[in-house]
Amino acid sequence: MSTTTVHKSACILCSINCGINVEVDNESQKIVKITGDKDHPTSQGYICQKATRLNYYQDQERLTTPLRKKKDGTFEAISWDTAIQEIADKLVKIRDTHGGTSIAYAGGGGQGNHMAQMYAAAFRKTCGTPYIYSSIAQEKTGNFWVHGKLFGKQNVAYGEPIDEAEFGVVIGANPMQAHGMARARRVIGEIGRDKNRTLVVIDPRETETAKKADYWLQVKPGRDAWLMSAMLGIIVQEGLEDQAFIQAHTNGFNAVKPYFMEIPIKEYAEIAGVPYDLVVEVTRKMAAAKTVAIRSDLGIEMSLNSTLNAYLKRLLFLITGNFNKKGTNHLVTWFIPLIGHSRDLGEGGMTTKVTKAREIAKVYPPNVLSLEIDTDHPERLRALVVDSCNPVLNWADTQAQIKAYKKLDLMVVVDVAMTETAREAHYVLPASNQFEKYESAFFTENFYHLRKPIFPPLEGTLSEPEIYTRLIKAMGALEVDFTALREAAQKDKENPGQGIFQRAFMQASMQHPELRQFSAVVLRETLGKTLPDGADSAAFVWFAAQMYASKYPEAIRNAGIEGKGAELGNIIFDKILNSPSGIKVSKHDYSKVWDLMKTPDKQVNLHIPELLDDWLLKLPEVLENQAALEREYPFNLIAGERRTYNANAVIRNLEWAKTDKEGFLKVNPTDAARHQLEEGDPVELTSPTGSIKILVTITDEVQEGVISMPHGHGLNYGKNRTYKQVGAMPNILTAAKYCDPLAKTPYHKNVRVKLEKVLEEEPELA
Ligand SMILES: Nc1nc2c(c(=O)[nH]1)N[C@H]1C(S)=C(S)[C@@H](COP(=O)(O)OP(=O)(O)OC[C@H]3O[C@@H](n4cnc5c(=O)[nH]c(N)nc54)[C@H](O)[C@@H]3O)O[C@H]1N2
Ligand SMILES: Nc1nc2c(c(=O)[nH]1)N[C@H]1C(S)=C(S)[C@@H](COP(=O)(O)OP(=O)(O)OC[C@H]3O[C@@H](n4cnc5c(=O)[nH]c(N)nc54)[C@H](O)[C@@H]3O)O[C@H]1N2
Ligand code: SF4
Ligand SMILES: [Mo]
Repeated sequence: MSTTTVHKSACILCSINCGINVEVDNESQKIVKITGDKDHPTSQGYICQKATRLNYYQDQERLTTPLRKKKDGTFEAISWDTAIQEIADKLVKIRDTHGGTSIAYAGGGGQGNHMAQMYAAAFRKTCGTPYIYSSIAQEKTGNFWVHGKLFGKQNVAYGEPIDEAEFGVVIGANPMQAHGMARARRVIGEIGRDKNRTLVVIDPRETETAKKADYWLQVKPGRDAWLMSAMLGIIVQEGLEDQAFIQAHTNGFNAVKPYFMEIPIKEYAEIAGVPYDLVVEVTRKMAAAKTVAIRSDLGIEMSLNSTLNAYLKRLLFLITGNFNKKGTNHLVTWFIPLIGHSRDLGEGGMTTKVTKAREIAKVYPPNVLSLEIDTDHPERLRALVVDSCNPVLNWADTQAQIKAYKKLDLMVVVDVAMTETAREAHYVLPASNQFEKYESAFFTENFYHLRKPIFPPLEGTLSEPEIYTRLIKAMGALEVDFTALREAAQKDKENPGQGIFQRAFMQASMQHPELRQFSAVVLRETLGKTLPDGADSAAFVWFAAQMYASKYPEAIRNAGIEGKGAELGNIIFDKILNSPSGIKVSKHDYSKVWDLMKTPDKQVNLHIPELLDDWLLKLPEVLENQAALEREYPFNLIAGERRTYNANAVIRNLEWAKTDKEGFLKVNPTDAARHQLEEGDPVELTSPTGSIKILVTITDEVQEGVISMPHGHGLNYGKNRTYKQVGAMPNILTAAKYCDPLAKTPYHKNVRVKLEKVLEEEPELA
């Protein structure tokens, strides 16, 4: 019998990044078992069914050599040196002819490969482009923009701990399937059973989470803004707001209040499709609760009124005094900031060149990407580098994207697999996967997990830090002599605790300010070479630790990490290197969280006039504008449900799914009867943009007129490069223009379609 070795790592299938033990057969080098890691500070041994089958991520068909597209549209294998030099030369030429802003980057690191981002940032600087199109800008940017107004900066980090609240509200999220919070199923189960706690779920679908709730408000799709306005109306009209909190911590309540004094509550509840009495009962109970936390996700973000929803949700917890104390939504910190702050329009903020979409939190919205390319505008995008992202499948309007990408002078995709997007590229670069390189996980607040590789890199692949470093150098940047810094790193290793490298690094940054934008690369080339076990890519964590230590020393000590001054950063870094299950880097005292506010007076600015005058007051127009579309396309398709066996589109091995391989469309029994549909029948869905075929499953989990299909299906699977599409691609149906007017987040949960039974299967083309 062969022996096995157990490695610690993290699941990469959702943002929670639960700790895992990966047992590998020493002989075959195959993963034989995956279990939850009990030592992981946040997941504490919890994993869901998806992680137990991560071996299918490891065993999927991979890219093993750089590829270049030939004139006839097929790919040829080329060497790394050729690929890097050709791509670098083309980028330099495009940059020098049309400016860096003609180059865009798409990606940002899926659900766990973020190490690359520090290096990608240096690469973008070399290209001279601010344009990073990120999946996060098709969900969370409305929230970030609202945070900028309320809390002073778009990049404040905040948590939604419904597990600690007496009264938890889940709106447009399904943590039982999608998680979005640690140990979701256990926690939701506990709250549901606890007589002293209340769980409210607001969702048009009777989700697994709704089934556990005390109250399920079956809102009509896209009508949350009316429901939340009605709730705010009840609060102010009945005088249920928390005056003491409002006085102590906020500005502008008197300007906001009149808008909600005017809300016709009954009418709004009716528009939302929720019984008036139920809205009143839940709202009064919420206002009376000692602690309230509200958690939301795509159901209100990828929906009508996305940015307004973000504001109304926050007003609900703010005016009831449920903020910045235990059991309520509160500010936290990230060890490494996930996003930045962008100045708004009118303050000199940046936009895209063609559609003038605003930059929010330093990212740009996927919805406008094809419009920025497929145009004759002189400042259009001409080059695109995509990394760990599959826009053709996952971003709005698959066909429009494919058409646009054909216009690019250069398109490069860095991925582990031959994705739908990679097929469109001029060059495809094969990356080592997330179990073959140093990686990190830090989505969770006050937490950092450095993951060591489990396997050597697959032959022919490189890690992203190496790919970007090579590209940067081949573009002629960073021609600097690192000898002094390398020597300092070596001396520091031999004489720890004296700050030798720290001083040398600071001195180098002062002497060569231009180095700052390359700091991850510089650290990898210097300090990185002295780190154990080939951890060179993790060297930038040393810098992050210094920054974090200088900002939050008290919170760090609160988490049990002792140390003073400059030494504290080094201590955190050493702890990170030596904590295979990750560490809690800090713990913020509730009395101190107000310090994390970014407004000058540390008060919340409740009043956002543009959302009130230009949006809340104009809600009736939103309904009117939708009416014609709704008449012609009678079904509301929720295009992108999170299910048991989809994990965005990370696993390209169909065997991993035990159920729902086809990705069924959920249809209500009455609608099914009306269209003479039986279980498993194929239907055609047609939107103003395109049409797809999909198989039906009949369930009263969805109400009449509402249908729901999974996210991440329609992938091309195959062995030995014979690919076949399984399931339907949701974004054939979506379009760039159906999106939030402010943040440009798509209406993927409100896709209007017609449904027709497919009478006869047409013969498949050979
Ligand atoms: N299994 C699995 N888990 C995942 C992922 C995955 O692909 N698979 N993806 C991860 C990612 S990237 C993300 S962003 C999260 C997303 O996590 P969630 O947002 O929690 O998941 P979804 O299923 O997309 O949508 C949430 C809910 O919104 C509801 N909804 C639809 N329309 C409306 C509406 O108009 N109003 C309201 N109130 N609700 C509505 C849907 O019925 C659904 O129950 O999941 C993460 N977790
Ligand atoms: N209609 C509709 N569309 C949606 C959604 C929806 O609900 N409805 N949800 C949206 C949401 S919330 C999100 S977050 C996006 C997600 O969409 P994407 O941002 O495209 O993310 P993933 O599907 O996770 O794709 C990750 C890619 O990374 C690759 N990969 C895996 N490991 C590595 C690695 O180590 N290195 C590199 N370089 N690549 C790697 C995978 O092969 C895959 O191609 O989809 C969005 N699209
Ligand atoms: S909750 Fe998310 S991170 Fe945890 S095991 Fe499931 S998919 Fe993986
Ligand atoms: Mo997402």
